[in-house]
Amino acid sequence: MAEKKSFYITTPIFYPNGKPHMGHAYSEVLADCVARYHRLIGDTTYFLTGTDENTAKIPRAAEKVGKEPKEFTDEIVSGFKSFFSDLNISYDQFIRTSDEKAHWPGAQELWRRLEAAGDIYKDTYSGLYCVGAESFVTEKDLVDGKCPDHDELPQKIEEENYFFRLSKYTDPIRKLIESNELLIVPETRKREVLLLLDEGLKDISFSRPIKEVPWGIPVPGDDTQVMYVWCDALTNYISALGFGQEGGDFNTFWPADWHVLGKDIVRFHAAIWPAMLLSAGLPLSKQLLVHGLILSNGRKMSKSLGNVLDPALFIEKYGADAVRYYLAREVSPFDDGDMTEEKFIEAYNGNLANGLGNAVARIITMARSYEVPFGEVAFLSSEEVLAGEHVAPYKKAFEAFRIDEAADYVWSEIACIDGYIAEHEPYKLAKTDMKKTHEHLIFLLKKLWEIAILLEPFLPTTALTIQTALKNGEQPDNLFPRIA
Ligand code: ME8
Repeated sequence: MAEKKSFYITTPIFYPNGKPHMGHAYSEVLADCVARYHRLIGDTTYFLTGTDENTAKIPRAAEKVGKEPKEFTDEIVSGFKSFFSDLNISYDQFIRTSDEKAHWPGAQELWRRLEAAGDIYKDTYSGLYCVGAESFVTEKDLVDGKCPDHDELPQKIEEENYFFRLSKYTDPIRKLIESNELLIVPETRKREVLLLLDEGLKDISFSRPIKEVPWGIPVPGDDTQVMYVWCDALTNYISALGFGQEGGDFNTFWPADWHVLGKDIVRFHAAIWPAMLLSAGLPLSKQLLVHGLILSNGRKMSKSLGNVLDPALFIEKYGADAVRYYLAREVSPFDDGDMTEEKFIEAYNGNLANGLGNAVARIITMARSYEVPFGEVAFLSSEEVLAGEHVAPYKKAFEAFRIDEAADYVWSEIACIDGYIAEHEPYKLAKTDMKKTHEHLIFLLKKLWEIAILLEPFLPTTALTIQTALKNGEQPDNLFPRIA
């Protein structure tokens, strides 16, 4: 078995300017499957998620509904938290960048380090800014004068700001990425970042005047300025571990093993973040795992197209494990994935109601009716299951962020069970040879147990229900009733 180690995994921190949607559920489910897998193999795991609150989007969204920003974000954030809990997300910490105790000391300490390295200077920024992207943009980024990703007109601004000497880090970052010391997965995203680096990184405005953005973290030593939201947001990955404060888990968990993120925010994580860490003399994160986007009917989900899927409604109708199943297995992590209710129901009926649900019901029914002594069946420990040689493809898939393929492995084991039953027909054999029938059923119960262990990262509730049923020799309630 691989040596046990510590494993630190993060998701992006989301803008709480609206309620959580399927895209947020996607990042969370992928990261949660990975975190649960690492706990299963015995790693000391830390899983971080949270919200990115020092953004101009907040006062804008709050004003629309006639609320104060603080009241507005508190409500949205509590909605995010209860949604993540309904989805069974096993995060260890939920960080809010508005949290002056948990986050601000780390963000300000990092700023001081960049300054001490000579990488912060004052200059005038004159140009365009897209609040939707929270990004400085140039004319060539625009389509019909608008930011294409956010469909909004950028603001023209001219202001004196602090700048970060990002240009200085183009070559060091390129070397780290080329050598995979900073590994970007998948390869296509790595190539995309290298092309960006070929153009050379430009210094970037790293603060905004407080009179323009009254909602943010004060720049150390100059309270007329607040930090640029991405500078503050990226720091969450270390402030959450207590960087800049006494105590904390920084030394145990930093550098991060995996930052999970969507392809829309790669350049912030592959250029600005490593440059900040290099400037501050901190170890670099090890890997960026970049997933695709969830589409609906082949198009980006958007309210105006009317194809937005509300994940909370899906959980209510079909259960958290079914939603987790779809996102983990039916969507390939590196491509954009389509999700419609029709596809969801098809996958549910085929692989959860049939497939898994059916296999569990059949085996336990037979074992009970032929009085197999459940209490005498020696089930393996998780450690023993994971040490099995044939489980290698499952582990390999997880190590490569192919959550879908790790799940494929489990479903191929379910298919093996069906094949075994068809071949040995224990229900016929029971008429002539009960001893042999018991042997077959004990084999099947053990196989099912193994499947229930391997299912833990994907379907934590179902996995536990099956394990309990096997230990107690009970028939569980119908796990996944067919959807008509
Ligand atoms: O960018 N499909 O926050 P954000 C899949 N605060 N994933 C999606 C998605 C979709 N349709 N839509 C969003 C920000 N996501 C910053 C991040 S990190 C230091 C700061 C997921 O609320 C995906 O992970 O716009 C994407 O990268 C992230 O949400 C963007 O969330």
